[in-house]
Amino acid sequence: MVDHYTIFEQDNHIWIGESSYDPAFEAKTESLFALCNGNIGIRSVSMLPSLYGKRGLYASGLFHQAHPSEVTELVNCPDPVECRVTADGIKLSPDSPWLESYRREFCPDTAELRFSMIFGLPGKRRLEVRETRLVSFANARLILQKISLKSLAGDFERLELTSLLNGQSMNEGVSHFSEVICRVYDREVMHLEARLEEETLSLMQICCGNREEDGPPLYALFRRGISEQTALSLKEGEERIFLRCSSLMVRKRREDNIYEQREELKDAARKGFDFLQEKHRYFLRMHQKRCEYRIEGATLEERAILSFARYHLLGMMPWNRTDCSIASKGLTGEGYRGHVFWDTEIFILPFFSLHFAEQSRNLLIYRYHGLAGAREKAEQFRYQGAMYPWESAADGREETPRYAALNIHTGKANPVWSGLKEHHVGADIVYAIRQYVDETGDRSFLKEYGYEMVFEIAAFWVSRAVWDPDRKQRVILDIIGPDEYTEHIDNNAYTNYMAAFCVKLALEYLKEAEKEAPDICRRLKTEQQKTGWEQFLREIYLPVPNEDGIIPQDDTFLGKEELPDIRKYREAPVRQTVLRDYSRKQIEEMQVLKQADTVMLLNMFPTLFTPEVVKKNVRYYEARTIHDSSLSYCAHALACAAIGEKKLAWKYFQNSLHIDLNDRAPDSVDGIHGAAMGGIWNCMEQGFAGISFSGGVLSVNPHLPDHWKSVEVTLQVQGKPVLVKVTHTEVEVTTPTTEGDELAVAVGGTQAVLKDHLNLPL
Ligand code: IFM
Repeated sequence: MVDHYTIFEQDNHIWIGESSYDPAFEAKTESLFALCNGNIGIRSVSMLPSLYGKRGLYASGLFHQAHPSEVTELVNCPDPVECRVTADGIKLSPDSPWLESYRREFCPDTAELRFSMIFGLPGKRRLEVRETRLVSFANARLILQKISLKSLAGDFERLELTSLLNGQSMNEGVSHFSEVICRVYDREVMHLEARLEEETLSLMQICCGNREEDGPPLYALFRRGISEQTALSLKEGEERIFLRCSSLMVRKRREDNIYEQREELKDAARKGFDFLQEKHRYFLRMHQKRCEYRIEGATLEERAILSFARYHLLGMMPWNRTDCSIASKGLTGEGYRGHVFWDTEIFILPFFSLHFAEQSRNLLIYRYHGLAGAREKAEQFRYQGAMYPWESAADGREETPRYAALNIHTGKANPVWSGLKEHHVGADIVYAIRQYVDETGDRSFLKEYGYEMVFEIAAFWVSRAVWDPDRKQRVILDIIGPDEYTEHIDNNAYTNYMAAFCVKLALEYLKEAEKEAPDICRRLKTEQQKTGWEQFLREIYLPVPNEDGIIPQDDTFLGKEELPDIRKYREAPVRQTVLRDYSRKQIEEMQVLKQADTVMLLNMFPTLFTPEVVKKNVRYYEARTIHDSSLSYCAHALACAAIGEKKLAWKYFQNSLHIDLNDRAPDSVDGIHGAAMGGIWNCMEQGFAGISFSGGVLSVNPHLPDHWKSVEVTLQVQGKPVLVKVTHTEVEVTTPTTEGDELAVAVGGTQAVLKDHLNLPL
């Protein structure tokens, strides 16, 4: 149960709210309630600036390196939502002593945010300042604010409402703009242009709601910004409403026309808030229809967080683009500098595969564009093929910072080894390619992009493994697997199996590729590589369960001491407290995991080991995992659901639900955890409802929690909507259209063909 946030329903929509202003939660809530439409994301900062906020507006794929000593990061764009209000000379802000009440509420169903602040001012006067805000799903560059000023008691002689376009925005003290130029068009459109090396940001705004008696608005320039001020008076009970329309465009080329942007904005302002809100809701609804869900028996909080996860997934997808991907924090904050990790392919992509396969394709094409960078990295480290970066930004170059957290023992910054040694990301990309192709049968993707990536990543693994004369096998040394508390280890089981998977798939695909894409095969000299791939598969060392049935996470893991007081760290309200007591080196010498590692392998290849071995390993590794990464609980929930450990599955699912929406103020201040959002959805859909789709067969093997009576989800399978309803006793599958290929459905041991409706007992 979450205390800090209240959850309620209004007009058939779920709302999540804060009912007081708490500086400690300011930055966290800004991330949680961030408004994102996949193109832009804006943190839910109050329009009246607060001392504790972290203001941020981000555009998908807009990265920049401010200085050669800095890493490339997602740019914090100029702020279009800031407003200042003074009431007869008194400056209003959530931090002011005049604040009487405060509410910030967010609706994940309509992607709307609303604020209400009441200020009790001298002379027993009370002023309410309200705002409804949305980032349009209908027009990807539009931000709307409906602002209301209302006198609840007393008269106000002079209220000043000042709207700003503020180019002083920075990424934690670093400005990215070489120049900021502002002006006004036609005495109504404020314009700010912020220059980066290659792109220019064009931010425009129109404020409507002025009356003649207010006099003309006053425009003014300030350093790196422009403002528009309206002065008005308000009698007791009177309310004035203003509309602010802003539009953000990233100009990469001269053809990105600001004239068009201006006309579009004027048109939006003319149409008014209600019309634009309707349109926004309609477009969002279109997306939601492809991932509709209903759970009978779920609590309001469970439904709220599932909707919250779905909203964030929809909000982080750069719709219909292939030049960028999804950052680990989506567009909600600057954590991990907006970089893209394996989170996207392994935790987030499955949601899109089952509902928006064409968008999964785009995410994979983004990786294709990164091939050149991945090849360069491989060359730099003297490997073959493509070595994908652990963290990426605009292209395939490695972006992992070299140093991060402090080493308490040396007093110096710890090097970040994952950029150098965590290599499984390439294999994760191949895994996602296979999943996408299995689900869609999209051979054109393979011909244009997939074959080349798979062959190049396979070539990397072949060159990465070395011959071990003692084992008489090929081994992968000095590596980091998914568990980042275990650095510099040899033969991480997850990595070795994934490497073998890549090479095996490359050989499988090669047969088709020779016919379908002979020029790629020629260019990559696959004929010559083939024998090396076959030899690799014969020789690669794949760890097997020991006499106790435990698969060694790496060569030395099972021989290490256990962390004596693991409970303390598992139960700590703050993550990674183990690093306060132990150095990285000490942790490496212990059987302690930051996050799911071998369990990931079991989730991704459920039939690789016997059910008995799977059970043993899930239990063994869970007992040694602190879950200090947001990726961990959902992986364990999935694993436990798969082995029928319903209670544990539920416990870890609950923990995943509360990764972001919790009472821990320091969590999520730098953005929500994108992988956890995907993980929550995957647990519900794949874990509990047991849905998967592969090789043209939709399989449903549910493990519903006891108190959920049924789960209904709408999937988009091979281009047609398919509704799956799962109860404790049966599975129903329905499609409103008989067009397209017939769909095979497997429930337990029974297989049937879906025409329009199927009902299969469990
Ligand atoms: O990709 C993850 C990694 O597995 C654990 N640390 C955080 C990264 C980004 O979410």
